[in-house]
Amino acid sequence: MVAGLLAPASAEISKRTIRVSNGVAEDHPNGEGVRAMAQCFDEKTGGEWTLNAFWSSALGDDLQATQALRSGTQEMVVTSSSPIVGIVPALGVFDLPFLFANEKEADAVLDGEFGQYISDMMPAANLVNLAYWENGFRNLTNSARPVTKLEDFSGMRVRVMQNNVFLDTFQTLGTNATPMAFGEVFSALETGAIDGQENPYVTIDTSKFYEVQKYLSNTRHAYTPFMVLFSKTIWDQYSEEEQQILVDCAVAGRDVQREASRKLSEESLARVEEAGLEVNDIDTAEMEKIHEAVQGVYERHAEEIGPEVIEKMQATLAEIRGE
Ligand code: TK8
Repeated sequence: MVAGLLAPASAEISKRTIRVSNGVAEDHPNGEGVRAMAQCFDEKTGGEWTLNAFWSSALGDDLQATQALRSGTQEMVVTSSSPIVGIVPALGVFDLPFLFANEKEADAVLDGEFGQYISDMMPAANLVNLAYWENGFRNLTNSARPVTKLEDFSGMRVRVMQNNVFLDTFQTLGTNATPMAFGEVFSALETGAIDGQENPYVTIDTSKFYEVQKYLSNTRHAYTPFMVLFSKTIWDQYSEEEQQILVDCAVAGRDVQREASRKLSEESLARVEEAGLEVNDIDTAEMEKIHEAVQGVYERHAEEIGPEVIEKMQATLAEIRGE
């Protein structure tokens, strides 16, 4: 025995097992992010930490997993911010339609002061946000018809996340919108209980929605982030050094995850098209009508999100845009 070879980097590091739950499948870019995080833990703890990842909602959907963190029975979840707005209403700011123009803006907001402002709200809900990862720009798929104009949304049965802003946006566009947990979407599409759903290309690809959908219309109606959340109850049992490792490794994972997301996005689009999805763009004039139709969503949800949160977001974006 070579004593000390696998000794932890410091006495402040204990043996730990961390369970992380994911709604998406393992071949989603989150898989690469989680692997990078596990490797980072390994390096920084001298192998003292084990990261056990669960995929495709195996540990429950986003909301259930987040509640398990709050009650201290699970360590970590990679969840979209959208299904947990009931816990921290300010998160609804990210769901506002057509908020970010591109990934660069999203990164600047999320990794900057605004992202920290939101992260600072999480401990009150017994959660710690370790980092923002990328879910991405969302596009509509369905099995009824290609959406090329505002009127095409009419009457379409579309699954939305359990989130009032998305519900309102899709009702305003004219769809018959149904809130549903992510894990139920595939079978609801398969049985025809709903006609469509909206998610980034990488999710349409890795959750195999192309098998049960005919059309993909490039709506880019929202960019939603993933949050890498940790149970505050468990966080409080970690040493300061361990807490720093959690943050550093979630950030290391973030950089890998975002790069994978952006690389896979184009590949995913090509793959779902190859698999038979009919893909269409929406022309600029029609896109403008769609933007206009949903403008009222901002006003209607200001009170619930917090007017100051929306104002801060808009000021941050104006600054990034050099306005
Ligand atoms: C995965 C979800 C998913 C989200 C959704 O757990 O629910 O549509 O986009 O990524 O968080």
